[in-house]
Amino acid sequence: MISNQKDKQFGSTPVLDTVVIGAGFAGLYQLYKLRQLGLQTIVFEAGGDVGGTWYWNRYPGARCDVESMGYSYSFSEELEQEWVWTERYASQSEILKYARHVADRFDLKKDIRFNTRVLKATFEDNHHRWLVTTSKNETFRARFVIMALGCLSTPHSPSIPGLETFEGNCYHTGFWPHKKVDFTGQKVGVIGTGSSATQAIPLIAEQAKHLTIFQRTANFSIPAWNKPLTKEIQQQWKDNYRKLRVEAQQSSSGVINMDSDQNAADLTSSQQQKELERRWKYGGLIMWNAFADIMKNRDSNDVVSAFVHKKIREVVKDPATADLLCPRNYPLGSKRLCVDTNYYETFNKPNVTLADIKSHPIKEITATGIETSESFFKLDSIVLATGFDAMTGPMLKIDVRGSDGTLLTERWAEGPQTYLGISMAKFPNLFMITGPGSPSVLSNVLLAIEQHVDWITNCLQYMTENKFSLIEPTHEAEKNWVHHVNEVAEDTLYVHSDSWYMGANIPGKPRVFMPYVGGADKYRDICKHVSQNKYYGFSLSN
Ligand code: NA7
Repeated sequence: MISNQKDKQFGSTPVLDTVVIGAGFAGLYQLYKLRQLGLQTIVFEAGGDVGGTWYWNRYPGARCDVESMGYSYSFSEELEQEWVWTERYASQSEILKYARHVADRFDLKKDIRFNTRVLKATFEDNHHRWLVTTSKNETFRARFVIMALGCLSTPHSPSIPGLETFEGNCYHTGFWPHKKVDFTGQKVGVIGTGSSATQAIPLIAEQAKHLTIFQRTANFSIPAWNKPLTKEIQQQWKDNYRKLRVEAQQSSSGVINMDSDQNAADLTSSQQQKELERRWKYGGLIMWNAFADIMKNRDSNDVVSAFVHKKIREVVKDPATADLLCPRNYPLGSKRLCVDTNYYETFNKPNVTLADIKSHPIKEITATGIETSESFFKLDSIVLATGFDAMTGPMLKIDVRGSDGTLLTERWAEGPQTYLGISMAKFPNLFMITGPGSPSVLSNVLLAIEQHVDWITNCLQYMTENKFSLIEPTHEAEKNWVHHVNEVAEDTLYVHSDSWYMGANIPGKPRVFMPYVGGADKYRDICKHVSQNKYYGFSLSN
């Protein structure tokens, strides 16, 4: 709803209280909360519908790697009770259906402008307003801008020579067509072996005449053991939701039953194997927390890596292929752990080939296929499962200018600088939901979103009640937070791999560990401490 009241100084530009950018799970919940505060808000969304990540990532097999009963909003008990998840891990289409249900149930769509990308946001020092320009060539003024952009929403296509000359079909997993893609009878090549690829490969292999997987770095993948959710399991969750949500909030990952309080060295070798076997049988990301010190102690991590190598060799029949699929040279979990259904099994199929592009790199893509230093692979379709410009990419895609004309691109030239991953010095009244410097992708993102939205909403309420019109963190608070984020990361094994967490997947991107690895539970307490102490580290003014 646009304010009818046009302040003279603002001419014909519509004036809002708040602009929210993005209508994924973050933007939807933020809109819901801003309405409760009575703030006039418009949400701009580049896609044609709500859902964010789950709107764009429609590739075969796209599925959440957090269990569906926990990967859901907790803010409405009615919503919790009425919604029915059908599988242990929800598919993309079911999660999108859920996002649409939420938008309809809370009548959110009337304040969302779809197919509209925000191109520019400039803070006007004289007006204390943000001037927001969209792809539809419209401008809006708002007191607050809230970035609900998602952490993995800027797909990355590698610059492989000749890619644009390929005459077959080329798809990116993060930007998948809306109409069904049929690979029947085709020779298909998948570039990449991250989470998206490990989910897509088994299903593409079922259709394609031949599938070649171009692997640069092997990834650790754990079976999901996905299955239909029984009524009994759903009811157990629904009867105990309040308690389970609190447990999730008090865990380091935002997921119940993941954390371990035992270091690998506390156990004998057979106890370690028993615990790993238990986690393997349970399936999914639980392997990431197999031991309390798994991300701090390389010996502990090596025990888990060796266990997964053994599992890969048990499944994959050809020893040379199994060997290639065993990740080496980086700690398990320092690149996002994959969760799959039949990934390793797929390499036993006669129509599937693994091409090692670490040893024999891709030289070029021609009109008819991919040429490596060793062979030529004739292809009808190429699937780029090559990931995203994570965390900072979505922010930097917008031309953001703070007070005194400060350019975000310049402020973040050496890596993201934020206070709590929520805000930045020189960018007054601008908030980020799950921004760099917050646990975000290292935790259950839905819980992380709710925590940030609640925090931001409480902050806006505090400002209203105390008649503050401007908020921004001090340089010192920001500097200390960035230092702390780096300090806790340096103390872990996360920094020992070329991961997208480190920005290493994007040529030229600064190598900085972007998410906060200190634990979602501890982070929650820090944020609470800040708000309870009159927004410690922020400068508030009117
Ligand atoms: P990821 O995890 O970033 O995986 C991308 C994959 O693409 C990875 O295997 C990369 O190999 C590979 N890649 C990237 N660029 C190239 C080039 N130029 N040549 C060959 N191979 C390349 O992205 P996903 O979409 O799978 O997953 C992203 C997140 O979404 C995931 O972590 C979940 O949280 C959900 P590399 O490892 O760089 O050698």
